Parts: sequence; C-alpha cells; structure tokens
Amino acid sequence: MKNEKILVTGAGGQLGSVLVEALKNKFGEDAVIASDLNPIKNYKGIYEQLDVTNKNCLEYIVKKYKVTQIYHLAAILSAKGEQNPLQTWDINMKTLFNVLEVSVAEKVSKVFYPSSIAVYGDMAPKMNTAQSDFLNPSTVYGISKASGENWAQYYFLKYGLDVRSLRYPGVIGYQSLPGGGTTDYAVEIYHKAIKEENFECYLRADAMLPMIYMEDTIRATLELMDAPKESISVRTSYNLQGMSFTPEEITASIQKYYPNFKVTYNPDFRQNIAENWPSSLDDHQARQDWGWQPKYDLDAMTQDMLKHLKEQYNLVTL
Ligand code: AKB
Repeated sequence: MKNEKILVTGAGGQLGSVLVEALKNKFGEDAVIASDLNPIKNYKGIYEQLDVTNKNCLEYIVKKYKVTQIYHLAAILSAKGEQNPLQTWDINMKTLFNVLEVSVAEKVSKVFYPSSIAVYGDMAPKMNTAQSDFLNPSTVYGISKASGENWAQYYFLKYGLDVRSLRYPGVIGYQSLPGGGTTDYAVEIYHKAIKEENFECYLRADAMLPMIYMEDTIRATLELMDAPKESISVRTSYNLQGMSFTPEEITASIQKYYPNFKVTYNPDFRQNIAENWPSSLDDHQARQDWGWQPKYDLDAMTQDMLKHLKEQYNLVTL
C-alpha cells in the first residue's frame, strides 16, 4: 500500500466522525488528517481546524501533509439548507470547487465526493429509481449535489482527477447524531425508544425513503475508493441502496423490543422534501462495477442499533 495521507473535511459530522476511525484502522493513525470548521470533542489523532471555503487554508493543509486523498464531507444538508438557500449554495459549491482545484494543482490522487438521493425530484419514478433517471431536485442541497456530481465528472474528464461519488440514502448509526437532514428522524427514533420516551415524527407514517446502516455506508465508501480505476463507469455518482422503510415500519421494528414505544405524527416542511425523493433506488451499476452488496436490512439494523445504544446509555444489552 502506498504511503497515503488522507484529508477528511467535515470530520466532526455524522458520517465523518465514523469514517475517520475506519480510515485510521485501514491506513494507520498518522495517515489521516481530520478537519472541521469546529474543534472535534475528544478527538484523538491529527486534527486541523479548516474552513473549506478558504482555498488558501485548504491548500496550506494539503501541502503541509502532502495529502494524497481527500474525502470531502463538509456540506449543509437538505432541511437546514432551506433556511438560507443562497448561503447553502455558496458553501456547498465553493467548498467543492476549492477541493477540486487544489486537488488538481497539488496532484491529489483520489477524491471522494458524497452526493445524495436529494438529486432526484418529482419527475423521477419513486420505486427503483434508476441511475440515469431525470434529476430535478427540489431543495438547494439537492441542486448543489446534482451540480456537484456533474462538476466531479467534469474534473475527471478534463483534468483526469480521480473523483468518486455515491448518492447516499439517509444514513443511520449509533456512533453519531445527524444534523440538518430530512432523514434524521430515523436516528432520533432509536434514541427515544431506548430512553423509553415517546417520539413525534415530522414525516408522515407512510413516507418511504431509502436508508442505509452506517456500517454498510462506510464499507461502500471504502470499497468504491478501493476499486480499480477501470471498473468505475459512473463518474457523476453511483446510486446506493441499503434498505427502504416508512416511519410506521421502523416503529414496528423497534416495537418488537419495546412494545410500549409510541410514535405520533406531525408532518412539517420536511415531509414536502421527502415527497420529492425516491422511495427506493436501483443500484445495479454499483453492484456490477465494484461488487456493492448491503448487509443490513431493517430488522438487522434495529437489533444492532438497540444493542449499541443500550451500551452507550449503560443499560443491560439485548
Ligand atoms: C438529508 O436528509 O439531507 C441527508 C441526505 C439524504 O442526503 N441525510
């Protein structure tokens, strides 16, 4: 294995905080530079405070560590993004352009750029939405991701920059809390169940969305980044499906362990966002090109989430 130096932006976030640990396990402590806008509480390892909208700072860090790979996770997500659309566009695009430009200039060998199911809108079929289905995103986050994917492809075609990307569904994990997304309810609901509190869901009971367990998410990301360059046929972003469920179905899955757990429904603006997203994705291209195969379905995820959250909350394990 070549001597990699891997910069992760947004390393304090829901996915970043888990990904940096996986990268450290794979490449070694000294190979990973975690960066975030804010200090990461209790982080052990190399850390740099970094505002990725500042190109000079990014360039300084890339040069300082002779960075060979960047995982660019810093972004404003779907629900939070709607509070200030122009600022969201600005931040999401500026950070991406800085990463792409600095990567070309400093000969970074691989870049990971997360996209999202939010790239789809009401013109795409709901079920088994295909890789190539029409993209008419309804949120500024979705617009920035749809544009970002195409810019990623542009930098690959024009400069040969090896940018790879996944369209993440809602990510669910016990290790960290999400922030600002439409799919966040599917993490919060487990915490409420464990604490034996009721949960008020901001989506409708039947709002089916594609989701994925954290362990599968991390594995998919590393498998994509490990795949031989020749096998990557999609240079915009790969559809990635883990599982699909509604709030009603995740509740039923939790109630197998917590029969008294109660959920009420009070849909807000996030329901409109969810309505424009696919219910499930066709990810055969990822399966075909680099062997993608999810391991967790809803019940397997519930069992694992509850087991780990119980440990975190110091309760008796399942
Ligand atoms: C969000 O809800 O905004 C994200 C996503 C699906 O990209 N979790």
